[in-house]
Amino acid sequence: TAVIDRDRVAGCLLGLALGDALGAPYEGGPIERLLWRMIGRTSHGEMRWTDDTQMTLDVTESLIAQGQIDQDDLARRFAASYRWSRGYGAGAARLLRRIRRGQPWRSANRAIFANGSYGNGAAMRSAVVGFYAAHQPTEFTARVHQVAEITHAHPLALEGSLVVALAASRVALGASNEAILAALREQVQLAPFRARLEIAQQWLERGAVPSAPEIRSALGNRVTAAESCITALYLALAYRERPFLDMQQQAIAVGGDVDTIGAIAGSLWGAARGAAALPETSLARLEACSQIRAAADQLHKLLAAQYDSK
Ligand code: R7I
Ligand code: MG
Ligand code: MG
Ligand code: MG
Repeated sequence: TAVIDRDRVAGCLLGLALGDALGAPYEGGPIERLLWRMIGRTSHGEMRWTDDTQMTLDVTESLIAQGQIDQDDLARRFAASYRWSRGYGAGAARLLRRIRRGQPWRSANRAIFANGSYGNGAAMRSAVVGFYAAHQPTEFTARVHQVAEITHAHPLALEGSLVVALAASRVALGASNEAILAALREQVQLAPFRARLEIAQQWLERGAVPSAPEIRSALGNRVTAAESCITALYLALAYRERPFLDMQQQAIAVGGDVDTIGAIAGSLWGAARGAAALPETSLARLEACSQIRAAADQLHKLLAAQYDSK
């Protein structure tokens, strides 16, 4: 193995932000869409991204500042970054406000959902954790779960975060789709994920991409981890050698939680192909593009230093 390329780290973060920003106008019902038409652009006319990108930046910046996973620092950053206008999940919004008021994350996250949230809000920020833990095979799952459990302690949410982190780490190191699926089959335990993984594998072996309604009904398009993570994984692997915007168009057609499915698929596509392969005209209209690039470069430096010291 080697250290993950700088361009692939940037591709992952920028692909995520682009999938998020391009998908956000299509998320939710008529009221949410109308709202996003009003607040979905910056004062410079750029496309705004949502909680998916914000939390990924929070994780990235925490790793850079601490040089390791520090759960209390992560919780503080998640809470400090919370804005209603970023479209957080309803439970996540309540949880982050509790943490901001000073409640410890370990108790706050059980006060909202007794077993922890099974939303996809941990999976959507897990690709960068996969990069961080890429060369720690025995601790990989524990590391990924540490970042996820702060807000998403439910086993289904933890499993979704593992799917995304593992796929991101493998695809960024150039693994084939077959090798990525084999790694996932080995690590992924829970039935709702295993069943969908099997369908995705059959579709990838067959080659042709099914219609959006077929993808939606077989793999899911909702805000739960179990009904979105394999959908995003499938799109990223199916469109790996095709244009980013073709994948994004299919994510929009699948519908439902488009920003998050687009974000996860975008992060995996970007990790596979690198930032240079992302559509330039879209990147030029993306909120805080240079801040994201800078964070990616610093994360890459951390990964390189970590790799050299091994
Ligand atoms: O998972 P989370 O951060 O939401 C992420 C989604 C993404 O689409 C983002 O783009 C953003 O739009 O929201 O937020 P949570 O509130 O933790 O979970 C999402 C939703 O899943 C919750 O609001 C609930 O509707 C549902 N949910 C649960 N319902 C019942 N019991 C999650 N966990 C439970 C549960 O235990
Ligand atoms: Mg979002
Ligand atoms: Mg939402
Ligand atoms: Mg979403």
